[in-house]
Amino acid sequence: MSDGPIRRYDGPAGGWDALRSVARQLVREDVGLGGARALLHANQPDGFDCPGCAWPDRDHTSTFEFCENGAKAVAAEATRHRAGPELFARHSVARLSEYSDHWLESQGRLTTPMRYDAATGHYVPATWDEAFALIAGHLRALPSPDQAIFYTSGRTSNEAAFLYQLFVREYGTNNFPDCSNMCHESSGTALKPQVGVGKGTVSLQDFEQADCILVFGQNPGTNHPRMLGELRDAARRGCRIAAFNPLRERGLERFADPQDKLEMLRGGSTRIASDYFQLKIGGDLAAVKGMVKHVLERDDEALAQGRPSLLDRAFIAEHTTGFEAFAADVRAESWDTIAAESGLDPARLRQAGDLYLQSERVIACWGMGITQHRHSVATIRMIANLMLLRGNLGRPGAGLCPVRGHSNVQGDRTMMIWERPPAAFLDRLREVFGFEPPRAEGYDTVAAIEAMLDGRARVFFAMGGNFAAATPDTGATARGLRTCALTVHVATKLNRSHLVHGREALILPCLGRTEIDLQASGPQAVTVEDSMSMVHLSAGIRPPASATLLSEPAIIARLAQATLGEQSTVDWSWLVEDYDRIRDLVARVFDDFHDFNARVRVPGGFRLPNGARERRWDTASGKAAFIAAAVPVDNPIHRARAAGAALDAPPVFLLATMRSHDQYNTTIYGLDDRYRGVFGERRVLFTHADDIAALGMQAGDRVDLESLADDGVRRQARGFLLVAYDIPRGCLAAYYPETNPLVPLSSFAEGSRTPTSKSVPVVLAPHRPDGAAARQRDIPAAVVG
Ligand SMILES: Nc1nc2c(c(=O)[nH]1)N[C@H]1C(S)=C(S)[C@@H](COP(=O)(O)OP(=O)(O)OC[C@H]3O[C@@H](n4cnc5c(=O)[nH]c(N)nc54)[C@H](O)[C@@H]3O)O[C@H]1N2
Ligand SMILES: Nc1nc2c(c(=O)[nH]1)N[C@H]1C(S)=C(S)[C@@H](COP(=O)(O)OP(=O)(O)OC[C@H]3O[C@@H](n4cnc5c(=O)[nH]c(N)nc54)[C@H](O)[C@@H]3O)O[C@H]1N2
Ligand SMILES: [Mo]
Repeated sequence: MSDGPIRRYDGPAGGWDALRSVARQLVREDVGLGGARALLHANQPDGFDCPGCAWPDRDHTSTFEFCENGAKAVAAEATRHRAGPELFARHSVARLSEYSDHWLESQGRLTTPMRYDAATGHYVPATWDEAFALIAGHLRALPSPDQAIFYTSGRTSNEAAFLYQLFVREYGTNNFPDCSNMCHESSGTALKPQVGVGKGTVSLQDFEQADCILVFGQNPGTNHPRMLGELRDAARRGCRIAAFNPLRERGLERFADPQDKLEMLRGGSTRIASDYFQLKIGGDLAAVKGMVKHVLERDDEALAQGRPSLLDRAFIAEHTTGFEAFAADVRAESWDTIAAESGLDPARLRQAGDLYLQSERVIACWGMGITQHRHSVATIRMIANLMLLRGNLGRPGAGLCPVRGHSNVQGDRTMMIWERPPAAFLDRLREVFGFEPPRAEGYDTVAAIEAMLDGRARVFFAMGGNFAAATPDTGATARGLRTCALTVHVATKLNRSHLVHGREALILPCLGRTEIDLQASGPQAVTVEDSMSMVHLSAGIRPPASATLLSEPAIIARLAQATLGEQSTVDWSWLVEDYDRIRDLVARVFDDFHDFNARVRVPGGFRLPNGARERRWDTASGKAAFIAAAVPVDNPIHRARAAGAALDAPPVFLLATMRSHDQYNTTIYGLDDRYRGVFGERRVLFTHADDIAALGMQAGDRVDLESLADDGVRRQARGFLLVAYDIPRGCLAAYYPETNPLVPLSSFAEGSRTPTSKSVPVVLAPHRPDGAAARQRDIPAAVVG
């Protein structure tokens, strides 16, 4: 096809198209010269941390590192467009709700605190004092602090996160749902009891030494473009890179590095993945267990023939528990089940197992394709089991690499934005601050929505993010938010969540990462932690988008003063005069942050200790654990298919919801998904050509989707364009957040409670434009489409 939204894309990832795409975006956002110059300060020693992703920077970086999607994230903040009071005077909330998410964000930076006025249905300007008084009034009036919810998105700095959790705990609740609950919660839940740390164990130097990198369920070409540079260098020196992904992703296949002048001039590119395993959605647990099974079988052969073991027996004996029981469980799993559930035949899985066996230093990376399933925790543990077999943990060139999303999502958790804080931490808070912190577990994201729905929660406060669009079950979330007495959003830009509001509502505009944060003692820097536990400084360099903006720490301090008043044991205004004072407190609460101010000023910052990296295991047994898991054969998809087969009903597909190239989570930069060949359209459904034919339809037809959930609730998303794609049969993929109305609130990962956004059972029907839209009146118009 040459016309229309679907065109074949034959270029590599990166390359000239990446540069062109950024140039267009800089014009669209009208960043001006100042904004363009800001790009040069991203991830520089004297600049700000890129607000894009959490992939780390090369040490002592001194040259500008180009990243297409980092540049777009900076441009989004540096835009000269403004969503000021005039916008809200012109449009009522009802009117604004009719616009797309793309349009809302493209109105530009928020400039003034805005309060919802029920009499006119408009947001009207408010002073900061009025805003804090309104929130404090609500919070103080609640019968219990547990009726308030405090959400966090992952851009919040360590300083802001520390103050935020301090205020909320002094106020009296642990209700801290965060974006992590929907993201890498499964990784932390899986790894903490298994290897003693809930985060990754590798550094960039390990990427230089690995001879095999496994990439599970992650699309670095789009979501972590700077990681492609590492993969490219690795590929060039002969490291084998194996991708496990149901979709053929261009960024995993070929990359032209815009940093590389020769490659760019010659129009060349580098092959990334040496091996591509196109497994079924949700098939990773089975696939990795198959690899383990092969490794054990080969080891048995070696031993039988009197050759040395292929396993690192010394490591297993000294550093691990549970090997025998684990091995017995793997031996008992049938190849038939493994093949059926992974969608790969045993011969392919044996190749993957051989690749692992042939490599001395292996890194395993994973992203959302692994963490957002019912059995995600078990899958991640199986990946770690595989690595333990040959001691691929805690030595150079080897280890675990959950690739984190938001630029400070890992730091926010380190600062204890967490609904389940450990007792030792709470004891320390009491010791340092002299108040009694709440001990009861708080709400995570799913629990927060449930609490709003049934009236247990009355106030919803969000530090960034886009709760209404990012969470599962869009209709249910909207109903929940609308039952609140007050909803408050600290934000840089207008988004859907501001329009799906409580009886009273506020939008509080804050400084972005790229902007100068001036406090009483002068300009301030904040700190962030990247995906590899490096903590470093970030200082904005641009004048604020509006003189009225406050920094996130200042907003929290003033809210705390308004709410807690004289009762507080913390001197809030003194703290925000100089963020060094906040960091001194962080150092007193967290031992790993000793001498914080001094150490973070060393260029490049410092690395937080990581026991597993040094083969010290902070687990119950003091060792790393092999943990067995059965390949699941009774997930919602199995049940939905079995029920459908009995009724001779239409086929049930498994849908993964994911990111296009032109979005940052719920922020839509543009309507193209270049590498997947989609242009000017977001309501697309990637489907195997034979499945389209079997449905009696054609590529280009529009379909409606209905998800099948155990709770029996009907959830629909309508008007998606069928696109023939290289994806296994029975599997579908489409973009988030358009598909979030389909993700059931009641379906989440065992153990981590992460919504199962990557495995939604759905059926398709030809699109009916008139359709039952009335049934979905709770879902904002723009999401229904
Ligand atoms: N430009 C840009 N950068 C971003 C973001 C963004 O939206 N835009 N978001 C940030 C955030 S918060 C995060 S968490 C990360 C997300 O980064 P990723 O983890 O890459 O996120 P997704 O695009 O949701 O999905 C990743 C991949 O999972 C695959 N997949 C789907 N189901 C399965 C499965 O069952 N098994 C396997 N093996 N693969 C599967 C999809 O085909 C896709 O390639 O990126 C961060 N960086
Ligand atoms: N179906 C489905 N759902 C998903 C996912 C999926 O793959 N599929 N992925 C999940 C994942 S991994 C994540 S992390 C979540 C993301 O969930 P969120 O973190 O809640 O969503 P974002 O879209 O990143 O939030 C964007 C908003 O943040 C605000 N913002 C930007 N910068 C700043 C800042 O510096 N300060 C403040 N205060 N606000 C700022 C802007 O107003 C912007 O509109 O979504 C999850 N939801
Ligand atoms: Mo994320």
